[in-house]
Amino acid sequence: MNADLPGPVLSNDAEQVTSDLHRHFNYTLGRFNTDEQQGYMLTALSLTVRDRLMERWRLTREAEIQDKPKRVFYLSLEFLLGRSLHNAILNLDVEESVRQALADFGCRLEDIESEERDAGLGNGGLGRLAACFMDSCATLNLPVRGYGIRYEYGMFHQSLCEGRQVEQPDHWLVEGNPWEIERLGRTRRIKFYGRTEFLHNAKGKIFARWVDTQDVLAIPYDMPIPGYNNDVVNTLRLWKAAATDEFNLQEFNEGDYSDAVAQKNLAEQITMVLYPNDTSESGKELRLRQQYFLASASLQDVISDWVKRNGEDFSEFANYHCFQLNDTHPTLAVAELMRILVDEYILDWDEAWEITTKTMAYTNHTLLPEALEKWSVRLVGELLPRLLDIIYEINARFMAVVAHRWPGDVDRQRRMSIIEEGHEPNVRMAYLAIAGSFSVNGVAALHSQLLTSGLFKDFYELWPEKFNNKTNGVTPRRWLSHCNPRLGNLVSDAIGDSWVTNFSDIKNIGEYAGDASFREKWFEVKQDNKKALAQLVKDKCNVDFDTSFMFDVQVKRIHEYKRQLMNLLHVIHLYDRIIRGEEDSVHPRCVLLGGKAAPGYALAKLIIKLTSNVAQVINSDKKVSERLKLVFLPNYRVSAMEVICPGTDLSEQISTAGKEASGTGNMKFMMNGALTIGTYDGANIEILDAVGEDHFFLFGLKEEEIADYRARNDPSTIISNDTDLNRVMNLLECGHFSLFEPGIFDPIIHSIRNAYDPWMVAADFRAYVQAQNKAADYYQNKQEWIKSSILNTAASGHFSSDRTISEYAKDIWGIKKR
Ligand code: 7LS
Repeated sequence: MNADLPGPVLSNDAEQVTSDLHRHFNYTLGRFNTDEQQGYMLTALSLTVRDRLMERWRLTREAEIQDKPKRVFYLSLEFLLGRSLHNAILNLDVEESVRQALADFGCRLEDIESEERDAGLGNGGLGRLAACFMDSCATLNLPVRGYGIRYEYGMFHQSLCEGRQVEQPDHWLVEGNPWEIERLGRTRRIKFYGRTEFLHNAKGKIFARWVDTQDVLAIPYDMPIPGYNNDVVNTLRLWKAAATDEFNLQEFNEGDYSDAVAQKNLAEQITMVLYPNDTSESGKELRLRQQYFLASASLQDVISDWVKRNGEDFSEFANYHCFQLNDTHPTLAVAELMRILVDEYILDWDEAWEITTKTMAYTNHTLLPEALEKWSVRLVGELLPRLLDIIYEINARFMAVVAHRWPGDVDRQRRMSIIEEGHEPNVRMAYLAIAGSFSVNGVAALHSQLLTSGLFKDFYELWPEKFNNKTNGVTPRRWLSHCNPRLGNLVSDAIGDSWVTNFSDIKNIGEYAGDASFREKWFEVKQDNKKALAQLVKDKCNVDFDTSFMFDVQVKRIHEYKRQLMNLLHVIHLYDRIIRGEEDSVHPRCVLLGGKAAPGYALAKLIIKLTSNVAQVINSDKKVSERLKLVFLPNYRVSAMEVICPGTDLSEQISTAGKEASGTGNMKFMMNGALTIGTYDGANIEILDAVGEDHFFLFGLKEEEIADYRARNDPSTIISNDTDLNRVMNLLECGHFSLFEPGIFDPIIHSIRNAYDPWMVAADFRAYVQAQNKAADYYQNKQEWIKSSILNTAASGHFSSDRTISEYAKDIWGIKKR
């Protein structure tokens, strides 16, 4: 086989697709009865579509081997892909034929697609960003491969029991996964534990060996990542852990049988479950094992490929490789690359360090101190003794650089050390990442600026040239074409469909904002999408959302800094206005909250419980529910967002300024024509810049005001001086929403009244209510609102991940289209 073979041969015509679907259903799966077999129909259809990716996948790979371009490897502990079927159908442009083929079986595409489970291999924004990036890389025809972990259990399933979050395991692979190909031949061996042994080679040179290790196998599973209509299929390689053969041999020894099986389980544990935290909960050894497992397997994979094709000469390696680290989670890659080069290929330290620092690039995603990773030296030393040696050596040389730049500045050396000294010394992963990388980027303009002026100031002073910004984006294929086909078609009918791959063209839809008949069509699409969202709410919450009400939505992980609580206080305030007889001042509104709380984050879980209780009171009060509804939608995930964002009028992006690195939900809502109510934070700022203040409800303290205000913050005085907030607090404090469980919301009440409340909920409440009132009034003016809606979509051109990835490719990676 070679790349000169003709292009894809499997036809997309309806006849061929129909016959393939029959073949897979009857022969691959052995099914003959279409009734009650939708699950099998899903698999048969997935295989039919997958067939059409296979040749393109091979050709993409072979062209790459031939052309030898510089390649990028995106290392991430999370890839939150969601569903794959529709994405593949869209990108292959085979929807019409698929619909016809399914009609043959009496099936509808929508029904089949909705059977697919989400690949929930991520917590939230960071994981979904990785998935959007993979889509853009394939669409832009860039030689980028993703490396991640094939968790047996993805993000937990959330349900509500008496209004509280209950977590259930997400065994997403039970019915098989047609989107992965196991590649046993590329299995790697990963070392753990053991010790370092120093030896002399024949030339008298000292070298290290990592011995007496307990090894684990890493088996790759490849997922195809199709580009949009361009015959490109890139690869996402996910690693699964397996026990080595030694365990099986041990099993022959009767006496140790149970022990051997236990050991085997220990090995396989590594990729068993995605940790459902998006901050902190540090110190878990299994998490560190996951991180090293990913870093080591991926680097071994890339390097063995290089050695196979180029021998052991690494002089050109850095010209052909770049590793992008998705936050600090895969940062052990820095030390692992050094280990492989120095220990296994006997390069000099300086040569290896030159290669490492020319190939590694690090993206930071958060300023929250509790999210900055640290690992105890003790744990690293026990689990990865050889890596700890290397980290110490990196730090020693780095400290010399710092001492040379700032002679005598001992305090600075202490501040910048990769090893944090103290009772329990720690490895600071972000510092290791910065020292080992040629590029460090934040994910929105404000965030990148705060990195260089705050968190990483010392490093910025040392290496200003490393720092840069890459504002996040989302893929317009999934987040407009796929999730909102009606709007997509309306846009294409007006301005053509070049926006799908050239998203800056979306600006042209702005010219139609002044066209009354176009506005009416836009409105109708929004109403249809609101109907679909209302149906979801009915199915999952048994609450009726009236599509004539404003749909006000906040969906994201539950976090104090994201201030779902402030949203709730506003809802309670509206409720209060209605029950005290001011209902005429409250414009009809349906409020939807959704998101998962980390299982150990008690206050986040309590916010869910409060939402449920407030919803119960509001929705069961006839007078109130004539103008106000509230739901907590359980199990928020990628496929839910695909229904939610097209049907949203008002997008809530209300984090405490300076805390949300970027946000990406904000971009999805904007693309789909929602207006934002938001703080001056993360990418909101750039959204506001793009669309203009007249089409965005800005409120709240700015980041630079907060530091100053913090010292003066006095929530209890704010509350007593604000009648509305006072009444809201009274309702909370008198137990109006916890009649049967008095006192359960005390922790929430205390957090709002806390003078040191880091999230400034009370401080921003008044400005928030004013912005909400403005939004509600504006919504009454249907024509103006629709105009703004169109202008939001039109101004979203900057927030395509194609734009983001083009910047990474040009400024950081130095790669070109294949
Ligand atoms: C994590 C863990 C952790 C985001 O989504 C941190 C952790 C942990 O600290 C600790 C123990 C076990 C598992 N998993 C998963 C993710 C994160 N950190 C972050 C940081 C930022 N997760 N973000 C979000 O990233 C988006 C994309 O850039 C931004 O738009 C968003 O503003 C940011 O919050």
